[in-house]
Amino acid sequence: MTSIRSRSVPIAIFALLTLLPTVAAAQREDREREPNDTRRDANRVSLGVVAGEISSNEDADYFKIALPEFGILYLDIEAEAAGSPLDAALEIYRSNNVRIAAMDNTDCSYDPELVFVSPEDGTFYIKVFAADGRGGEGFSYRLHLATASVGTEEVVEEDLMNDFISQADLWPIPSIIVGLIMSDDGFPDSDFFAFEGHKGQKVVFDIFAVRNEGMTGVDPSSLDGRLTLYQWQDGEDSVVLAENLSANKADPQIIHTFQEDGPLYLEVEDQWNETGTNHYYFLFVYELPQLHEVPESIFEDCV
Ligand SMILES: [Ca+2]
Ligand SMILES: [Ca+2]
Ligand SMILES: [Ca+2]
Ligand SMILES: [Ca+2]
Repeated sequence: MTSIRSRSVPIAIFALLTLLPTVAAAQREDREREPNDTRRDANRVSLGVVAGEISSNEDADYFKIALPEFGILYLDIEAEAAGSPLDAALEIYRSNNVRIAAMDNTDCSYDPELVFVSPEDGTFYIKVFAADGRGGEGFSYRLHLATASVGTEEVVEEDLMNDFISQADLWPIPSIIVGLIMSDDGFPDSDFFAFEGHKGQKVVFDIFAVRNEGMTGVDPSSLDGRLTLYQWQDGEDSVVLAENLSANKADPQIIHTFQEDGPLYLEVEDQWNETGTNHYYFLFVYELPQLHEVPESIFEDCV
C-alpha cells in the first residue's frame, strides 16, 4: 500500500496539469463580432471557446491570439459534431501573412482540429471558413482554443532498421523522435514506428521539417512529408486509419483517437519519394485533452 500511495501524488499532479487546458476552456465563452472577414478586422481571442456562424457563402471569420515562442495552440472546431451543416476549415497565419497551418477534416469528421507550435513570440491569425463554400443561417460552429504540453523534452534518434511495418519498434507516448528520410541504394525510404495507446486516448502525430525554416539556429529540412497511420497485426494486411500529405509544403499532422487499446503504426515518408541528408524531421507524439463531447454516431462506419 505504501508504494501505491507514494506513487499516487505525482500521478495526481500530472493529471491536474493535463486537465488545466480543459478547465480553462470551459470557463470562458465568447461570441464572434462581425465584421471580421479580413485579418485587419480579426477579433482578439484567448483560450476558451468562441461561438460563431459562417452566415453566408462569402463569410470568413478571422480571430487573433498572442502566443509565446514555442507555445502550443490546440484548435478544435465543433460544428458537424453539434449537428451544424457547416463543413468548417481552419487556417493559421503568421503576422507576415505566411500561412503556417491548415486543416479541413480530421479522422471521420468534417470538423477540423489542429495543433501548432508558434515559431515566434507574436500575434497569430486564425481563419474559419466553409471548405465547400456553403454558409448561411444555422451554419454555426464553436471554436475551442487550448494549450497542450508535449510532456517530454528528450529527443531520441530513430532506429535505422525501420523500413517495414514489421520492423517498427514500440515507442512511448509522449515521444520526440528525430529521423532522416535517406537511402544509399536509390530506393525511397520509409520509417515505421509503433505507439501503444489506450481506448479513448487522443494523440497528435506531428512532423516538424519545413516548418523549421525561420527558426533560429536550425537549417530548414527539405522533407515534404507524408504520414500514414495503420492498424496491423503480424501475419495480416495493414488497415489505413488516417493519412496526411500536407498541402503546399506544410508539414503533415494526424490527430487520432484510439478506438481500442493496442499499438498503432505510423509511417513517415517523403510524398515525392525524394531522399537526402537534408530530409530530416522531428516527430512529436503526445496526448491532447478532449475539449468537447463527440457523438458516437459520427464514428459509425468509420475505422
Ligand atoms: Ca461569421
Ligand atoms: Ca465574418
Ligand atoms: Ca471540414
Ligand atoms: Ca527507414
